[in-house]
Amino acid sequence: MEGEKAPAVEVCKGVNGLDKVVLREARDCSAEVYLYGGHVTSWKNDGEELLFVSNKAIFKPPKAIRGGIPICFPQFSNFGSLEQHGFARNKQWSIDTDPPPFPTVTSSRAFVDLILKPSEEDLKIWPNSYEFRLRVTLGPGGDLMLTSRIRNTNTEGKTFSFTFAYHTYFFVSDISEVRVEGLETLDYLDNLQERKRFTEQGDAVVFESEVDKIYLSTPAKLAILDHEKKRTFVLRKDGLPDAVVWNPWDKKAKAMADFGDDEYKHMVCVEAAAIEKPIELKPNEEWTGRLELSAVPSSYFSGHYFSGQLDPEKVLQSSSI
Ligand code: TA6
Repeated sequence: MEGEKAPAVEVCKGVNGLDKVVLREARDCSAEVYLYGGHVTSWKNDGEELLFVSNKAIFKPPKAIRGGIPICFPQFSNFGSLEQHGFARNKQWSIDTDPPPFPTVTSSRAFVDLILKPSEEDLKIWPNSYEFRLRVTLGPGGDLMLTSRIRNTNTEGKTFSFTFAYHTYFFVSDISEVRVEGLETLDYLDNLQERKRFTEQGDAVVFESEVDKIYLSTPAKLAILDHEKKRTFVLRKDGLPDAVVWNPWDKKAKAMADFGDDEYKHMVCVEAAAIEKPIELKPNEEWTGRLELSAVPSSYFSGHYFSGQLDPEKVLQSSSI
């Protein structure tokens, strides 16, 4: 089919024959999401991969895929009695052929709606009925949007609460030259110090050793600067007040079977999350959590390095979430 345009949305087989959906847009932009875990594993602009997936990732249930954007629901980390990061990333999702009307009209053609509902088995582990609808959209300019809509469908009037994160692994050239901006002066819980509460003193988050921090009540817009690539990831979020920053560094990297010893140099997790204040849903209530990622050229003030300050024009030009 020489010259025929590839479809904007294609369902096909991925690693180990797992079902995945490929989204395509102009300028060689694409995204991939596996039905296993509702898990985005690729996001490309101009054919260049922007997410990190470990070369040792195990694409085999029930192990979560190491990298991309794992969905942590109904529990972030061990903030509760369920398995680490809950079970949504370990479940088989379906394509939602009849989604309810979407709150915001999208001009994109490249999107897919997935749905996860509990099985009888699942209800034994977490006795709550819910409908979790995930829309993954690749915008015409290559932006990636994830919208989660979680509805409490309990019939006997039971309220439930959950914590949540889009556990996003960004690909970076060299972790020692990465800065995360937007978290300065905020309080965080340090996972490496019994989750004690501290206040960020730096004018950006930089990486010289393992970092595992849960920043609280963070801005709707964060920036991850990759100095070598002169590229900034702009992360916009809505309904997700917290943000987790994680790099395992060398020791933890070696301890993870599905992660290369040196791979910590080329990834950073910045995770839009709702952790400090769990989301509570009464029957028939619905929560929406949105994440929008874009990759923009970094730019620096005048001729000298102004501690990686973003050119406000460049970042503010793009629409707000
Ligand atoms: O988000 C950071 C974190 O909670 C770290 O503590 C580390 O456990 C990471 O998630 C990865 O967790 P996983 O269960 O995917 O190995």
